[in-house]
This record gives sequence, structure tokens and C-alpha cells, in this order.
Amino acid sequence: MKVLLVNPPAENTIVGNNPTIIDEERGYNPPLGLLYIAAYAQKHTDWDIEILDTQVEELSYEKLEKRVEESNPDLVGIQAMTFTLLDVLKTARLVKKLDKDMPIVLGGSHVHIYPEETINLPEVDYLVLGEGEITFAEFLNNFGDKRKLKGVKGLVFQDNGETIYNEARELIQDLDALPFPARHLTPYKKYSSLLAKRSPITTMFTSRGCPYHCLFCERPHLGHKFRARSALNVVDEMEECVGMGINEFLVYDDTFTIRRQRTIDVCDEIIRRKLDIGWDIRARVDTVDEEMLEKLAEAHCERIHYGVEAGTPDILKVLRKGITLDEVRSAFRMTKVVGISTLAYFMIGSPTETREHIMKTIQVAKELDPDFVHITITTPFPATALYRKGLQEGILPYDYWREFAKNPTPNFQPLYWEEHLKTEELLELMKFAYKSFYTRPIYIFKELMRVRSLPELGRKIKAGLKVIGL
Ligand code: B12
Ligand code: SF4
Repeated sequence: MKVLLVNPPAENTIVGNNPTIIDEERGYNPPLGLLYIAAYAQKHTDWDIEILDTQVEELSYEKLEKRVEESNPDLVGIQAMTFTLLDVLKTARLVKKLDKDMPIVLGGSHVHIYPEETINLPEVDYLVLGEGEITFAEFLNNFGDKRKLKGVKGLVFQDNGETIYNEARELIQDLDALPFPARHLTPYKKYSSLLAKRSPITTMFTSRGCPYHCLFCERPHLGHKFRARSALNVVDEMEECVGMGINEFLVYDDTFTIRRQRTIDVCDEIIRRKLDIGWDIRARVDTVDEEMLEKLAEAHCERIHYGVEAGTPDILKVLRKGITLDEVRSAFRMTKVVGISTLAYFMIGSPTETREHIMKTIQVAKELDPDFVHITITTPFPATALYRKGLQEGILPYDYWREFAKNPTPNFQPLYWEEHLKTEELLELMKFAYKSFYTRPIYIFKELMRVRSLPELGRKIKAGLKVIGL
């Protein structure tokens, strides 16, 4: 028996508000969730596992149809985010057109948030909620026996017109016990990133779950409890990748640095094994210190992405970010001193935020002078406290994400927080923020000094022009 796991095309993704350059030239990241469930299923089931990442292979729907036909699977699994639902369902319809009885199983953040709405969609037969590794393997091992499937925790499915919601599965405690993602099932040499210095790149998760409660953020499918892999296990995976010719890692943990000693241990192990790699991490400004940053630099950590979000204490408080501007300034200063590049993430148009607050945020962005800034308009995401607050306070008119989950229609537009500023004003302010950051002579000068080749210069000029023109 064979299962085909599909990362669907990104033709109808619900657009955020990034400037186009960030989306177009970002490169391709592996669909890590699929790689994890594939590796586990290879180890714990007798099924043949195939992965089709239509994004990195740049497949149109026509070509996707051909590939599904060639693959001739017994079951198709698709990764689903709320924002990618239209493409998920288009892919499922295409599969059902080839074989109307082909079972379709979905997993990913969306199905965890909206199980009822998703299982009731005609294209969908099974859902795997939360972490997928064990549930999916048990599902495969009991496939075809609905009586046994009723005992698989975390599974949702239809049985003779009745929806079966099995008990939730507990989070995986020992992440070291999971096999490394099945990169060998993908064209792993094709993954790349605009920010990376080397190619190919890969992505990694060295911990799961974020214990913080920022108003605008929710990743319920991986839980709130921080669960970390050991330093040895993390560096073993890096070393395996190096053996495959991959030397750059984007570590996508929500906050890599939560456990100080583990961070240092990972660095020590990279140094001890003399791995010739580059990597980056996402961190909170209140979880780093001088000694840790020095170690990170010594272990070739090249970039740190910090969520700053706002340039005023009152908006930081509204966002429940739990950081101070002093901590922000200090983290950026220390990171630069050790020679690690900094990326600062900001959001504008948050609850109670006025034009004056936003101007202050822009000023702080310039003052911090990171290597890159990323500014988005605050968008209430499904299942976040921000979204619930908007509905309760009437700032958001109705539960439009749930409606979309029930009846996904093209041209769906997520709403912004129009308490003090209208969408058009927020878009103007975002453009203004980008321009005032990236067109500073000092920034342009620094970027030009860093250029190492003519193609890189070309890319930077193109990127710069796009940001200015947006
Ligand atoms: C890395 C990342 C990216 C990368 C790579 C995405 C990818 N293909 O994996 C990039 C930068 C490309 C990206 C883009 C986007 N992302 Co993103 N991304 C993430 C991030 C930080 C990590 C994802 C990850 O690797 N997780 C680790 C693995 C282990 O977890 P997982 O993917 O959820 O998979 C597990 C389960 O969900 C399940 N599972 C997953 N798929 C499947 C499929 C089957 C069949 C089964 C059985 C199980 C299963 O099993 C897996 C193993 O346990 C998450 C946040 C987070 N902490 O998860 C956001 C997140 C998934 N992204 C999000 C969003 C919104 C986006 C964008 C829409 C942003 C935008 N507007 O442009 C785009 C969409 C791109 C696209 N069209 O595919 C949201 C989704 C919210 C939602 N309600 O759906 C998240 C949750 C972040 C957030 N803001 O809350 N993203
Ligand atoms: S924004 Fe970062 S720190 Fe805050 S809850 Fe989300 S992942 Fe955690």
C-alpha cells in the first residue's frame, strides 16, 4: 500500500500583507510536518511513503494531476493551513476526479483549529489533529478497519454519515525518540532562502510548543508546553544533513533560546564536532545574554530573528508580549557586538494603536538598526486571543474565519484591526515604514559594502526597488 503526501501549490494562498519581494524571492522551505510524519511512518508501518512538494518542484495543477496518476497511491495526505485551504481542497478535488474513492486525509494547523468544519467538507475523509507522527502511523496500520480506527487517538473521520471524533492524543514527550525528517524523500537540494548564505538550506525544529501567550499568536496544534530535543540529538540531525550536502539550517522553533543551558549545549556540540555550517534562530529578546550570544556566534549562528512587535511600552503591554524596550535595545546591541545579523519583526495597527504609536515604532526600528526589518499589519489570526477580543468588542464583525473554514471561497480577505486607523491608512503607513527604514543612506551603504558578487548586487537592487515601489 502506498500513501502520497502532498504539499499543495501556493496559487491561492490567502495573502498576508508582506511586500511582494519577501514572498517572491523567499525561496522554498521543506514541508517539515510532512517530512516528520513520513519518517515516522517509514519506521513504524509497512506502507510505501512518497512526498510530493509541488511548491519546490513548481508544479502547476495540470502537472500535479499527472504526478498523482503516475504515483498511483492508495491514500493521499495533504498538509493544511487555514491560509492554504483553497489549494488544499483544489488538490483534493483533483485527486477525487482521478479516483472518486481515493481517501483523503488532512493534517496541519487548520484541521486542529476547525475539525468540525473541515471534516464536513465533501473533499475530506479523515483528519489527523495535533502532532501527526503517532496518529498517522496508527491510522495507516489500521487503515480499512473502521472499528479499529475508532481507537486511534487524534483521528476524526466519517462513518456511515456519522462523524467520529476520537479522544485527543497527548503531546509527544520524548522528541528525541522521533526519527529525523525524511528529507531523502524530497528533492532536498532545491530548497533555498533569500536570507541564507549557502544553498541548499533545510529547516529544523529542535523544540515544540511555546509557553508564552502573546495576544496575536496561537499555534495550538503543537501545544503550549515547551518540549525540547537534547543537544546531541539536534546536532546529530545537523550532521546527517551535512552528509547530504546541506550546510545551512533555518531553525524554526518558536523560541530556540528558552532553555539557556540547552542552547549553550547545542553550540558546544557544533563547535566540538567542527561542523562547517551556518544557521539561524528565532528568539525572544528577554531570553538572550552576552555569554549565550558569544557561544551562538562561535557555533556559526549567523542570524537571529527577534519579534519586537511595537516601539511603545503601552502597545507591547496590549499585545501581552512581556518584553521591555530596554530588553529590546540591549538584545540588539549585544547581538551586533558578537557579529550575528539581526532581523526585527514589527506589527502595526494593533488594538488601541494610533498613528503616533506607529511613528514611534518606526523610530525604534531605525534606532535599533537591524540588518532587516519585517513589518506587517496586525492581522487577527484564527484561534488567537486577538481574534476573540475583536469579536467580543465588535471590532471584527462576525466569526469570518469559521465561515471561511465551513465554506472556503476564493477572494476571501482577512480583516485588520480598524479601531483607530482604516485599512487604507494602515497600508500607507506600512509602505511609509518600509521606505523610511530601507532608504536610509546608512542602510544602503552598509548593504552595498556587504555585496560579494555581481548577481547578489543585482538581486539586492531588484529587491530594493520593489520595497520602495512596493
Ligand atoms: C516554517 C513555517 C513556514 C515556512 C514553511 C511552511 C511549510 N511548508 O511547512 C514558510 C515560511 C514557507 C511558511 C509560510 C506560510 N505560513 Co507558516 N509557519 C511555519 C512555522 C513557523 C513552522 C512550521 C513547521 O515546520 N512546524 C513543525 C512541524 C513539526 O509541525 P507542523 O508543520 O504543524 O506538522 C505537524 C502537524 O501539524 C501534523 N501535520 C502537518 N501536516 C500534515 C499532513 C498530514 C496528512 C498529516 C496526517 C499530519 C500533518 O503532523 C506534523 C508533525 O507532528 C509555523 C508555526 C509553528 N510553530 O508550527 C507557521 C504557520 C504554520 N504558518 C502560518 C502561516 C499563516 C503561513 C502563511 C500563510 C503566511 C503568509 N500569509 O504568507 C504561509 C503559507 C505558505 C504556503 N502557501 O504553504 C500559520 C498557520 C496558521 C493557520 N491557522 O493555519 C502558522 C501556524 C504560524 C502562525 N502565524 O500562527 N510558514
Ligand atoms: S509570538 Fe512568539 S513568543 Fe509569543 S506566543 Fe507566539 S511563538 Fe510564543
